[in-house]
Amino acid sequence: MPTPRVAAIHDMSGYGRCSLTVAIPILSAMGLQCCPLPTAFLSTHTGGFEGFTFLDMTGEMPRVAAHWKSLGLNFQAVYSGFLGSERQIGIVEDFIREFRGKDTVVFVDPVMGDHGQVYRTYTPAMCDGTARLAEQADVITPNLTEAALLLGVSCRELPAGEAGCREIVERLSLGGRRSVVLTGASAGESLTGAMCYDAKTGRTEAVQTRRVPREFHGTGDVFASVLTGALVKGCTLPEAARQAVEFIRACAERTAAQDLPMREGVDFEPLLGLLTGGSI
Ligand code: PXL
Repeated sequence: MPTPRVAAIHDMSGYGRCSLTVAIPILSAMGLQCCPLPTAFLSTHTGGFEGFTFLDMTGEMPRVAAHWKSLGLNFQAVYSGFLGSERQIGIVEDFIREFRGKDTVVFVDPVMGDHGQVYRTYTPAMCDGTARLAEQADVITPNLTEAALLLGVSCRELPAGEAGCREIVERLSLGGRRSVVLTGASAGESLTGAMCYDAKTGRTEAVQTRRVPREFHGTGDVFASVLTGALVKGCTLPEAARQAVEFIRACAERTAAQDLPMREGVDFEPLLGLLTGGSI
């Protein structure tokens, strides 16, 4: 089987482990060719660092897309995340329209915020645009903060508990047309994981593991990258969510044991072997 190709549309933050610095190694370790289309280059991510640089790549993106088109490239998946400007939303929509083939899976991670807070560079117009972009997706991976933004309610107004998470993913499924994997969804004390609505089967399922009682930056990006890789490789949605949930748990346990500051992200690199599934 030819190596599947994924167009990964995210920022590149030089330090702090998120976006392309996790998507590229994870997708590569899983045996996929990751083709990065950077939305911005930052010295660090925006969560917990002061004075970060931010180079907006908006103008470059359509030029990259046009060159890829002229080469006749096609992608088994388009996977978007953190965007650098409002104009990029239309550019990613155009990219999806241009490159969506009959077997292409479109993943939109509707990156906008976490822990009840919108990220510093995300304006209200960008949040509205992200919701519009997410309507083009086959699969979305919001956290609870992003689910509230997509539903147009405050975090406090979200329905609570496992039954609440089921209701959230079903409400976000656009009448069953799109799969939704809600991250940070707990179905009980000492548990965490994902709640999945699978548009292929119409089923909603909780995928849970034991909770590591700490917060880490960038876990959403690690989660969405493993999920994307596993789905492109042919896993079902609950199988892919299981792989992502257990990989995050292993990373969180390793990172907590070292007591790294939250802004360092999860120490995933030594665990990439868990995703390769092969030997020479
Ligand atoms: O993990 C989401 C993310 C991605 N990219 C940048 C960020 C964040 C969250 O803070 O700052 C640059």
